[in-house]
Amino acid sequence: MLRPDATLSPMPHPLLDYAPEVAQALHDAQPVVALESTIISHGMPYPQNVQTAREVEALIREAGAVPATIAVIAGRLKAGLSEGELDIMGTDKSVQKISLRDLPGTVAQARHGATTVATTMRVAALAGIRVFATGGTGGVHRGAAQSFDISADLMELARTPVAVVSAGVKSILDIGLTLEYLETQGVPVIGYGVREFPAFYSRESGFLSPLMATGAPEVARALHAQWSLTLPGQSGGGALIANPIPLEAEIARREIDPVIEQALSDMAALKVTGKDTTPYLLGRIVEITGGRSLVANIALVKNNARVAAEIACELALMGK
Ligand code: PSU
Ligand code: MN
Repeated sequence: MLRPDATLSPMPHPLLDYAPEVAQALHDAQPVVALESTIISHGMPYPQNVQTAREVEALIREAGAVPATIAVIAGRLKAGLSEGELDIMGTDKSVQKISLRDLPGTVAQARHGATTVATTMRVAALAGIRVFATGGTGGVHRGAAQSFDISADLMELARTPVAVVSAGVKSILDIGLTLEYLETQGVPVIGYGVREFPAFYSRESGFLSPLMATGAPEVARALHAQWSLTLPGQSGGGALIANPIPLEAEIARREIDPVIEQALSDMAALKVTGKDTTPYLLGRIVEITGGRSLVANIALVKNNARVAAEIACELALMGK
């Protein structure tokens, strides 16, 4: 069973490679923050994707933690990427978006894969990393009653002990049903400094987070309590830290909602379904907003990275 403290010694795993600084930090019980790679390969266009990934890593270092970007390279799980590996994620068109069901095949066939939130959580947990920063998480898609399209991110939040810092979920999803699903699965959702659950581009969603924390120490205490309450044989599960986009970067709901409606109807006309929906919608929203949504996306990812580093630092202090 995983210990409730923040960092664990790097756990050797036959399929997993650690970047040297990540292995060192875990060995020394120093704070580490995992980052996903789908956001690089399928969430943003080149070159902003690679540039943002590097800037996010730098921000985490400035905040006193070590970044560990997670990906699959030639079938090897990676906790921490070299410069060249990060470039592969940002430019190589053969890199597929891999959710959890795709991970074994990607490993077995020695392919490259960009990890979603669900897959990043799994690899982070295998690597002994407890805190993960992303942009937005997947959720229950609109129309899920017909399509059954519910992101594997939600199931992984239920079963894998990693805290995910995100700017909430976009209203391309059904936010109310996403929160219901998280409640059913027993996943704590903690509003970071705000009570209202954020909607990615906007700080407002019309829904409340069930719990609010005013800062990183409070989040760390909640996580510590959660993981201390784990029964033998269980993992303790994940948590969603809902951190709103900074005010100055926000796109108000009344502005972004019609854009999202437009993107959804364009998607329906093109019959895009399944795992291609989120990348299609993100790209279309960037087009319709003339790049403004990309600026917002970059700002919120950086903000999440900073908060995740602070939480990782607090957890590391508590673990000592
Ligand atoms: N939301 C974003 N950017 C992203 C994603 C979501 O704003 O890049 C990605 C994340 O990797 C997330 C995934 O885990 O999409 C969810 O995809 P799906 O709904 O197919 O599970
Ligand atoms: Mn899906």
